[in-house]
Amino acid sequence: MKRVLTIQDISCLGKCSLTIALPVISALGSETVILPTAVLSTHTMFQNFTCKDLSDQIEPIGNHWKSEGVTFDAIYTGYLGTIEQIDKIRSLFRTFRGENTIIIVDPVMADNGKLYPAFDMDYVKKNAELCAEADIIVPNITEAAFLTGIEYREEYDIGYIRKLLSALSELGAGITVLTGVSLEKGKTGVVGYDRKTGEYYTYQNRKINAAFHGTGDLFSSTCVGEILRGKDWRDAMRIAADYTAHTIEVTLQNPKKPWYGVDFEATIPDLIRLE
Ligand code: PXL
Repeated sequence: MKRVLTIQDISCLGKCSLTIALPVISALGSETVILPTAVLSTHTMFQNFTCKDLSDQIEPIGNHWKSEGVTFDAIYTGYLGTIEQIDKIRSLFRTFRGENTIIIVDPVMADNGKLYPAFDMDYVKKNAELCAEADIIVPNITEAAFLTGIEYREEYDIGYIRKLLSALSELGAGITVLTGVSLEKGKTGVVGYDRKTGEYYTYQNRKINAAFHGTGDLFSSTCVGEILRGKDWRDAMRIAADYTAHTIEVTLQNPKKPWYGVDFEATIPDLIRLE
């Protein structure tokens, strides 16, 4: 069985980060080792959330694993807390990156043109350094604009997307995938770029007019699970886009849906069957 380490916060209530990564990647058949970077009462879209930073645990936990001889087939990072944490995580990469370990960084920090409440431009710079060490990065357009210094646009064409991809790939990752890219009215999806081959990959599916929190984490976790299952990165992105869209549709049908996240629990059986 493949083993992945995922490093992100635990938002106790909120259906995002580790509370999505752990069930989704496990359901896709990989052992999912977690390293919580902080414990929050909820995600940061709630008011008055509590947050206990766990940065001081990263090193001792890593040292223990090292003494146990643990290895990982992949390391996947999502929402992180602080600049200092990113340095500690880069050092973990160095310790646990084996010849075949795939590093996937989702530089979670912004959406809809704005940084999340906890972050500033110093954090953005540091996140760019983390992206430089990844094999695959999966930013949304807002994160891409912050990471590259290119202006954020709500209306764009493929030229703008390619400009973002080109600047992003200069950060250093082998494969760069931009999420939430809408190239046609009524459609949304991903555009990826493989730096080694110069090849682009575009996948568009239906756009549902609803925004839910945690869908980026659902997308990334599905990609990670599918890649570990042996899927090519392009197939992994396509399946993740389809699964995310399907989950949003199912959530919309629930009259008692919570405002803070999607009903991915209802769609996990469908995920396992997606090809
Ligand atoms: O879904 C991304 C995410 C993860 N973790 C926390 C968040 C967010 C987005 O706001 O607040 C704590």
